[in-house]
Amino acid sequence: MAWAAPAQAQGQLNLYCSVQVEWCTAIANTFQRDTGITVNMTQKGSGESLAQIRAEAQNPRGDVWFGGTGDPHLIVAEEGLSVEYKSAAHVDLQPWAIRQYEAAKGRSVGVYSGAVGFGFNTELLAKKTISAPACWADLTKAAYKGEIQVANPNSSGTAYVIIATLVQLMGEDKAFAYLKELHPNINAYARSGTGPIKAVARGETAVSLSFVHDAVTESNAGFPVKYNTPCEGTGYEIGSMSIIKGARNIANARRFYDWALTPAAQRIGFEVGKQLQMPSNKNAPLPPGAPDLSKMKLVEYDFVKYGAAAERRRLLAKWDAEIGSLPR
Ligand code: S7P
Repeated sequence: MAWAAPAQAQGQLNLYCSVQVEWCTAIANTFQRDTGITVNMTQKGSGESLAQIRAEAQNPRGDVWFGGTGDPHLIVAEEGLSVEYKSAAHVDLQPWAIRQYEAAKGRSVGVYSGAVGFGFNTELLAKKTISAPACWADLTKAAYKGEIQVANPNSSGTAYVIIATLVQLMGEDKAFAYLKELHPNINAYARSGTGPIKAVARGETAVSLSFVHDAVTESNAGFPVKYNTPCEGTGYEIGSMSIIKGARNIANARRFYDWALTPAAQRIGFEVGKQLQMPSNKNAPLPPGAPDLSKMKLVEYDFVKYGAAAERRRLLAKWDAEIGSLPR
C-alpha cells in the first residue's frame, strides 16, 4: 500500500536550485510526484546560492544544491560545506562530469555543461547597423559603445566563468587590460548571469556575454536572438550538484542526487523550459538545437585552479579594484 501513503509520510527535501526557474519547478514537481517526498525548492543563481550556503553554515537549511556553475560548488566542497557521495550512475557520466567529482574530492558532480559566448538581438543590431560580434576583439570596438551587458562576478557565477576564461585565454594582465577597454561598451553589470541574455531578448541591450545555451532558449521562445562563440576560443561551465553538509534530510538528498543523474531527469530541462545545456549522463541525448561543445574551440579550462576559494577571492578583489570601480 506504499502507493497510497500521503506525500508527507515520505518526508521532505530542501532543494536549492540554480538553473532557470521553469526547470527548477519541474524537477521539484516531478521528483515529488515520483517519490512522494515533499520538495521545498528555492531558486537562486550560483553566486547567490553560494552566499546563502556560506551564511547558513552553522545552521544548514538546504539538503541538496542542484545546478549552477561548477566553481562555487568546488568552493563549497573546499570549505567543508558539502559531503562526499558517489551515485550508482557515476559510471554513465561524461568525463567532464567526473572531473568535477574528482576536483571536489567526491563532494560534487557535473550535471550539465555549457559554453560562454555572445548573445545578440538581430533586429536591434540591424536597426543600429552594427555587425554581430564574432571575436572577443570585436567587443571593444567603438561601434559597441554602451551596447553590451554582462553580469557582475561578485553576484554571478556566469560572470566569474567569463573572467576566468579571459584570464586563461589571454593571460591575467592582458585580460584585465581587455576588461578595462571593454568597460565603456558595457551598459550594465547585471546581478544574475541570465539577466543580460533576457535583456537582449527584450531589446534592452544589443549584445550580452552569456552561456550560449541561454541564447537558444530565448530564440526558441520567439525572440530575435542568435549567438556566436568567440573566434579566439572560449570557456565553459560544468553545471554541478552537491549535497549540503548537515542536510536534515540526507537520505532524501541522496535519492534526489541519484535521480537527477538519470537520463529521464536530465531531459526535463529541455522538455519544460527548452533549456539546452549538454547533459552529463552519456545516455541522455543532446537536446535538439543545443550548442555542441565538441564542435567549439574551447580553452583547457583549469577548474581546480579557478574553483579555489583563494583564487576566486583574489580575482574578484582585482575586478572590484580595477574594473567595478571605474566611472560610468
Ligand atoms: O540555467 C541557466 C544558467 O545559465 O544559469 C546557471 C547559473 O545559476 C547562473 O548563475 P549566476 O546568476 O550566478 O550567473 C548556469 O549554470 C546555467 O547554465
